[in-house]
Amino acid sequence: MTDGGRAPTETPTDAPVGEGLVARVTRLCDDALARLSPGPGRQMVAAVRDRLTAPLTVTVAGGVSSGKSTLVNALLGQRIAAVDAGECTRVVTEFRFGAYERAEVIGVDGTTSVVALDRGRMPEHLGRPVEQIDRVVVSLSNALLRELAVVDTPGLNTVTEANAATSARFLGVTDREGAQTAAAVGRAEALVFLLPVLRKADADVLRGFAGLLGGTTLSSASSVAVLSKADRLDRSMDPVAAARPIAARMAGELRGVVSDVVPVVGLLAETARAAVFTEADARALVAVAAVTDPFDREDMFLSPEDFLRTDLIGIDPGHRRHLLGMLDLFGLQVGVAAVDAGARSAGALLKAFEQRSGFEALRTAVIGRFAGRAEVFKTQAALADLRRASYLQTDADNAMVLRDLRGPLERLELDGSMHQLRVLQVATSVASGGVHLPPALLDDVLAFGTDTAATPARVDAAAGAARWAAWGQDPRRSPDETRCARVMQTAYELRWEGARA
Ligand SMILES: Nc1nc2c(ncn2[C@@H]2O[C@H](COP(=O)(O)OP(=O)(O)OP(=O)(O)O)[C@@H](O)[C@H]2O)c(=O)[nH]1
Ligand SMILES: [Mg+2]
Repeated sequence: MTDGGRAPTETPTDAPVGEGLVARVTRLCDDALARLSPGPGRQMVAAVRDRLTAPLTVTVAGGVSSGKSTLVNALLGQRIAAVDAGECTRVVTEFRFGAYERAEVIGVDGTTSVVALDRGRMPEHLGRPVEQIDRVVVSLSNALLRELAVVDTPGLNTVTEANAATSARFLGVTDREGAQTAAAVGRAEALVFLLPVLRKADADVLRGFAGLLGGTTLSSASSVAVLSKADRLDRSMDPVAAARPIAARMAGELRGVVSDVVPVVGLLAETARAAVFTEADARALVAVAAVTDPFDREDMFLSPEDFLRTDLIGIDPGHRRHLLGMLDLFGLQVGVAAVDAGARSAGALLKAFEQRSGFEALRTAVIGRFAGRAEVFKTQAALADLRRASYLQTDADNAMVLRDLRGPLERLELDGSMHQLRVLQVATSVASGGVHLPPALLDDVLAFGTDTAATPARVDAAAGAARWAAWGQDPRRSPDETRCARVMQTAYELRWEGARA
C-alpha cells in the first residue's frame, strides 16, 4: 500500500535527487500569477517564485558572542562580517551575490538606504538607529554566494539555567534582536546553530533549540550544530579532537533535530581562509618559535597578557596584539608547532591552521550536503508557503485563484517523484517535536534524510516497510504519526521496487 493509493511501480524509483522539482513548482506559481490580480496573495506567490530560483539561504544563529560572525567570515573566505562590538553585530545581515558591492539597509518601515562598504568590510555606521533597522542585505562578488546566501544574526541570550519557562524566553528571543534572529531562522532554508558549551546535558537548551524549528521547514537534514570556540574548551594541542566526545553526546541528545554537532575553532578557520595572515605574520611566528625552551614557551603562552609582556621575543606590542586577534593562544601554538615541523611561509602555516580548526567537517555539511540538496529544500519550503497562501483570508479579490492552488498542490505532493519531499517533511515533524519516534524508526528517518543514494538490500526494505506499517497501525498513533508512518512505509516500498528492478 502507498499513500494516495498509487502503486509504487507507477513512479520512477530513486529518481535523481530533486530532478525537475523546482521547475514544476515554478510552473505552478506562473500559472497562478497569470490569474492573480495585485494584492497580498499575488505578492506571496511572487515571493515564493523568487525564492525558488534564488540560492539556498543558510542562516548562522546562536548565543551572544558564540563566534557566529567569525564563522560566517570563514565560510565566505572573506573578513566581512563585523566581529565583536559595533552596530552591525546587532542586526540581521544577509550576504548575497552581487557584482556591485554595497550594503542595503532595510528599515522596519520598509524604506531602503544604501551604504558603501568600508574597504571590503562592513561599515561602522548604518545611517540610522539599529532599532529602526529590519535587516541589512550585503551584496558581494564572492563565488560561494552564487550557490548559497549566508545570513549572520545577532546573538541570542542563551541562558543555561533550567528554569526558563518557554523556549522563546529560554533562547532570549523575546527582545528585539532575539525576535529578529527568530524571524531570520524562520526564513532559513538551512541552519548552522552555534551551541554553548554544555558541560552536562542541559535538556532545556536543547528543547529550546528544537522549539525554534517549529513552523519552519528546517529539519535534521538541513540543520547542523557547531560546538564553537573549541580551543576555549580544552587547552590541549588538539581541542577539536578533545571536544569530539562532548559533541557526540550532544549530537545524541539532538538526534532528529540536527544532522551533526561539529566542534570547530572558528577563529582559526577564519584566519586560514580570509586572506588576513601575511608573510610578515609568518616571519613573526618563526621568531616566536625561536624560543625553544619548553618552560619559556609555557610561560609565554600562559595567558594573552603573558604573550604581550614577555621579553623573550622581539616583536612589537601592536603586532603581538594583531597575532593574538587572528590566532588567540591556541593558534599561536599551532603556528609554533608548524614552524617546529618545518613550515616557514604563510601558505604552509595557513594549511596547519585550517587543518586544526576542524572547519572541513562544517564546510562539507554546509557546502556539500546543504547546497547539494538545495532543490529539495527549496521545493519543500515553496510548497509549504503556497499551501499557506492558498488559505490566505485577507485577499478577497484573489480568494478563488488562491484556493484553486490546493488541487494542483495536492496532486504535486502525491506524485511519486515528490516522495523525497514527504520523507523530508517527516524529518521536519520529528525535528520540531511534533512526532515522537522510537529509536529504530528515528534511525530510519535519519538514514533516508541524509543518504538518499543508498539502496538497502531488498530484505531490509521489506523489513523497513513492515516495521513502519506495524507502528502506523497501532491505534495509539496520532493522525500526524499515522501520516508519517504511511510516508515511510512507501519510502521503503519504493526502495524495494528499486532493488528488484
Ligand atoms: N579563541 C577563540 N576566539 C574566537 C573564536 N571564534 C570567535 N572568537 C572570538 O570571539 C569574539 C566574538 O566573536 P564573534 O564572531 O563576533 O561572535 P558573534 O557570535 O558573532 O557575536 P555577536 O554577534 O556579538 O553575538 C571575537 O573576539 C572573536 O575573535 C574561536 O574559535 N576561538
Ligand atoms: Mg556577530
